[in-house]
Amino acid sequence: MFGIRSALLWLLLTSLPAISYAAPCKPQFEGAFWAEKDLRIVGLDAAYSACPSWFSGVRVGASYFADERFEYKGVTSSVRLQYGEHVSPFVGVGVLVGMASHQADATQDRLDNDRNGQIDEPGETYMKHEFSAVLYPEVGIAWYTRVIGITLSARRYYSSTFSGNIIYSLGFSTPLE
Ligand SMILES: [Ca+2]
Ligand SMILES: [Ca+2]
Repeated sequence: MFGIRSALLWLLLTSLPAISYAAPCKPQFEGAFWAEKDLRIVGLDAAYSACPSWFSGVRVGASYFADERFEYKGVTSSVRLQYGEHVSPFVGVGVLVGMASHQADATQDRLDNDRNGQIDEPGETYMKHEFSAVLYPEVGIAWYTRVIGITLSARRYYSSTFSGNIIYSLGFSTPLE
C-alpha cells in the first residue's frame, strides 16, 4: 500500500513541471535567412512551427538555397527539444530534401540543348537536376513576444555535395493564433 502511494506521489511530483509548462509555444509562421559565414551558401526558409508538448518543437517548411554551383529547392523539417516559453533554447535535428540544379556540360550528347541551331558547339550547357538531401543537427535560441519571435541558430549541414558546413540562421516569426 505504502509502495503504491509513494509511487503515485512520485508520479505526481515528476509530472508537476509538465503541468506547469502545459501551455506550449504558439504555432508560428517563420521566415528565416541563413548563410555560411563567408556567404558561399545562402538560403531562405518559409516554415511553420509548433510545439507538440512543452519540451518539443517541430518545424516544416519550404527552402531555397544556392551555393557556387548549385541552386536548391526543397522542403525542410526539424524536430527540436526545447525549454521555456518566452526565451527558449533548443537543440534539434533536421533534414532538407529537394532538387539541386546546375549548368552541366552538353557538348557530347548530339543534341542542340540550348536550341540555337548548333549541336554540341563549344560551351553548350544544359540545366541538370539532381536529388539532394541534407541532414543537419542544430542548436539555437528563440525569443517570443505576443507579436514577434526571433530565432537564432547554428546548424551543421551534411550532404552528398557538401559536408560539415556551419550555417547560421536568423528567423523572424509571428504567432498564428
Ligand atoms: Ca546548341
Ligand atoms: Ca549538346
